Amino acid sequence: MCFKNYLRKILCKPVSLPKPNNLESIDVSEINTIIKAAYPDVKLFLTDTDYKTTSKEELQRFLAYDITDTYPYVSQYYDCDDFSFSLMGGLSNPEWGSLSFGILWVIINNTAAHALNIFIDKDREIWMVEPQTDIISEIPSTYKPYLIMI
Ligand SMILES: [Ca+2]
Repeated sequence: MCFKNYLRKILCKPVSLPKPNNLESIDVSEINTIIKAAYPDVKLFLTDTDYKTTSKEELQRFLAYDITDTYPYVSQYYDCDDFSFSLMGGLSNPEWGSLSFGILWVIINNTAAHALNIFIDKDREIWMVEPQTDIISEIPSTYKPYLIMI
């Protein structure tokens, strides 16, 4: 291999984050049960029969790597839905795509709609992930989830 091709291979190699540690299996029926227990009226779209889960700390490692939170907010054209799609897209790679992670739509205080991300960790806790700030937190009682896609 000539030096030029070697450089091209090294420089063009996709940079990926090592896969999550401490992966555990979680199947679709368990995810359905966890979410419906917390939010019986939510519209839930689960796309696989089997998922993996890990710790909140491992997700934080991914969030530190992902750059979605650095993008500028632009009303309508790059707003909350686009941030949530970007983070979901970033995580949808062969190393991290198995996680029980998805898109969460909520109504805040019965007025404003908002899009974020959702994660079920290995302790079966539901977390919301704000893709504009990378903050992982519990879903506040003022947030009423109405659509979840994992
Ligand atoms: Ca938008």
